[in-house]
Amino acid sequence: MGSKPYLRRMTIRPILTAPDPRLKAVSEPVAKVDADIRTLIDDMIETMYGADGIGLAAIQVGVAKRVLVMDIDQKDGKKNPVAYVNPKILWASEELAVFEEGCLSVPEIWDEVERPAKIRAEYLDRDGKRHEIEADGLLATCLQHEMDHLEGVLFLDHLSKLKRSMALK
Ligand code: GNR
Ligand code: NI
Repeated sequence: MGSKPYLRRMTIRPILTAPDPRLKAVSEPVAKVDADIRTLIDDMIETMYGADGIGLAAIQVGVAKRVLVMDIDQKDGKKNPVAYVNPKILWASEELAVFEEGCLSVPEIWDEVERPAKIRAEYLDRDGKRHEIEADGLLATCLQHEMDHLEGVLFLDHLSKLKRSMALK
């Protein structure tokens, strides 16, 4: 049920880490972008900044809803948080790109992951308004990393068995 509609501070929520089984859940679509979802979004943004991340999926704070937040250009201390509700990939390029990825739910492990270099995606924003975007570079990588979380997939799952076992050592 709703929290107080005013005078509420954003709250940093604990981030789940692997092998917590909740990280494998498939998240549910959001039926309506209401006050409770906006509260979740605000807390996720605070949690992401508090952990020095550039993205966060709701399941990482234990909420199995299709909600992401990202801020991929935090330069000069200027914040530009964006919320993505019910994001969906509409098209992905055949061309692939390799990025060094990390995950707040897999602390201290970084490894190269190959993904489509460009994607087109749709999502609802914090006000429930629909957007369609084309993304490449870090935005495309991060969006795909976050959307994987909605399916219960971690970047480790993209590594070869050998690399994964070496990374987990
Ligand atoms: O903070 C994060 N950095 C990052 C770097 C490269 C590729 C993906 C990411 S996402 C990660 C935060 C996180 O775990 N989001 O789910
Ligand atoms: Ni992650």
